[in-house]
Amino acid sequence: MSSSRKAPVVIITGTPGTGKTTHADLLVQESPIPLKHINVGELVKEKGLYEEYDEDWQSYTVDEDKLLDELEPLASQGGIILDWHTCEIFPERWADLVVVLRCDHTKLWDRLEKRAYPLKKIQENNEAEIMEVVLDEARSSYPQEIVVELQSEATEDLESNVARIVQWIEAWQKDRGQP
Ligand code: DAT
Repeated sequence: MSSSRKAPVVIITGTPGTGKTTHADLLVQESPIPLKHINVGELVKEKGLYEEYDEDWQSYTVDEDKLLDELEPLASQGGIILDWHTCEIFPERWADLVVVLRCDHTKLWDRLEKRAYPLKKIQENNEAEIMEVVLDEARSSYPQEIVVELQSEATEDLESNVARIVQWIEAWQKDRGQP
């Protein structure tokens, strides 16, 4: 399906707080092909694509079937950035590039504390980052050559990561004979 798309699907994933939304926002500005940023967590809330809200964990239990139905037409068309803390539910055929953002766990802890997450949620996410949960998930769900692990600790990382994704998009265009 990827070959029929005129614009790519870029998945930006990583533990909460690693910088997905910050990267997606900058990528929208810098991309040579117009890209729509889909913050999947926000979409789930806006469109009610969940089964329940867990007060204790302050998180939604997503209705995966509803979410996939909502995203399918957008993914088929391409030109989107899927920004979410997990990626394995997205079918392999959707993905052109999967970026996994990584962050030192002490820095991540500070970022999550600023969000006023419950302590157990900070701990769980911190542990997931140390255990490379999202990276493992991406590597086991998509071909190795489309999965890229990038550090996201400082502003220089953000800029160089987005520049790298822009180069990848330019190469993607060239491969398809687009100007
Ligand atoms: P996510 O969407 O993964 O939950 P975010 O983009 O909201 O993360 O970023 C969380 C906070 O960390 C936010 O205050 C911006 C900051 N941040 C993220 N990546 C950064 C980077 N590479 N350099 C500096 N600050 C960063």
